[in-house]
Amino acid sequence: MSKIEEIALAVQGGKAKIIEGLVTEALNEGIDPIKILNEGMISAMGIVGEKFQKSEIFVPEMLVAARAMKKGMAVLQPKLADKENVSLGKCIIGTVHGDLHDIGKNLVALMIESTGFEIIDLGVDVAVDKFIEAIKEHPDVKLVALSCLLTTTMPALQETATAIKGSGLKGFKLMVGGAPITQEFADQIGVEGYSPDAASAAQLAKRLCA
Ligand code: B1M
Repeated sequence: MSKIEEIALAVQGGKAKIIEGLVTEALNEGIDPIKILNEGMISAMGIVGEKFQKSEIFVPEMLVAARAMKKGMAVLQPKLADKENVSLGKCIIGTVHGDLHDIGKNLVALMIESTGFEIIDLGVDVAVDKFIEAIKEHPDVKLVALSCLLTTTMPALQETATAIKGSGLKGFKLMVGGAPITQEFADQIGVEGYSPDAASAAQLAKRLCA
């Protein structure tokens, strides 16, 4: 079995104790960190999601898989982050209210940070007011990024975007993303940017704020 397959199985099985060692071994073997992330960890979470949909596993299993993924990501993080120290400004990021998913958001934050933004991470289940307060606290913010993983929290995303747009606060761009979000939805709610994954989110962030 390849190291990538071992990592994928460890994530699927929620083997948080061994994942750090496996990722370290993979890095030492010279495997590209992006490959470890995409083929080892993100694809494993896809399988976890499919099994959940088929009721082959339940929320606790999803949770332990998520914990294992986070542990693995912590090892990968320094390898993914670009060491260039150019500041493109501040980016406020959070998962919208009602939504507790943060792995994708964390990955997007990491990739945006790696292009040179300073990240202000508000976490998950972020109330509309909390986004607005954070923007007021950081009037020099260049980008506000909203993550949403559930079809049931898409209205919360729309509500948050509309409130931010309607607040009269200016000087920043608004971008959205997450599994159920599409370019069409982003256009419909009137935000400046949408991207489907973490790598393109970082490119978009840079483009929007250039
Ligand atoms: Co949840 N969950 N979950 N879950 N969960 C999904 C999302 C689901 C698709 C599983 C399924 O049914 N197949 C499903 C949603 C269905 C839907 O809405 N259509 C689902 C459900 C139903 C639920 C609950 C309702 C289950 C329940 O309680 N009955 C519940 C809801 C809780 C809540 O939020 N209120 C729930 C709970 C959980 C856990 C807490 C157990 C756990 C989350 C732990 C955590 O995040 N700390 C969890 C997990 C782990 C998943 C799956 C398996 C994996 C999510 C993940 O981390 N993926 C997920 C199935 C799946 O995604 N295949 C599922 C890996 C991550 C790297 O990808 O998050 O998509 P992703 O992020 C990507 C892109 O979306 C994008 O870039 C990222 C990286 O490339 N992206 C952005 C994300 N944010 C972006 C922002 C951007 C741009 C791009 O710009 C700002």
